[in-house]
Amino acid sequence: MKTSIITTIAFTVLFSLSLIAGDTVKETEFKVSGNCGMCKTRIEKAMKIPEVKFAKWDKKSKMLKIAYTENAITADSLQKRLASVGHDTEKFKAETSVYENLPGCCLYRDGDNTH
Ligand SMILES: [Cu+2]
Repeated sequence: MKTSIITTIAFTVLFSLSLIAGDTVKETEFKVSGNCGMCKTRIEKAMKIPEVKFAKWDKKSKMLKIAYTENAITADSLQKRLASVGHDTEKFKAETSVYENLPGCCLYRDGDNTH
């Protein structure tokens, strides 16, 4: 009886380890609105979570290149996360109250403010 419990535990541990090792990293890119270097820092900082292996935002193209652990997080929740710090994405819009609190140079919705 005792051995079978130990065997079960051992198998469970091995199974969990193989799941961790088998994490598939998915690469994608999507548009994130923003203007300046501060936006870049804010966007990339919001992506500094264990599930994200790589994140790089391009100021000119507004595209965020990202590599994330597919079975740990979804691209949608990453977009939601960016909207929550004030940056509109393809699927989610930032709350006006959050957006309005961004520094003036970051207010990308104002068409005159692109540099
Ligand atoms: Cu900015």
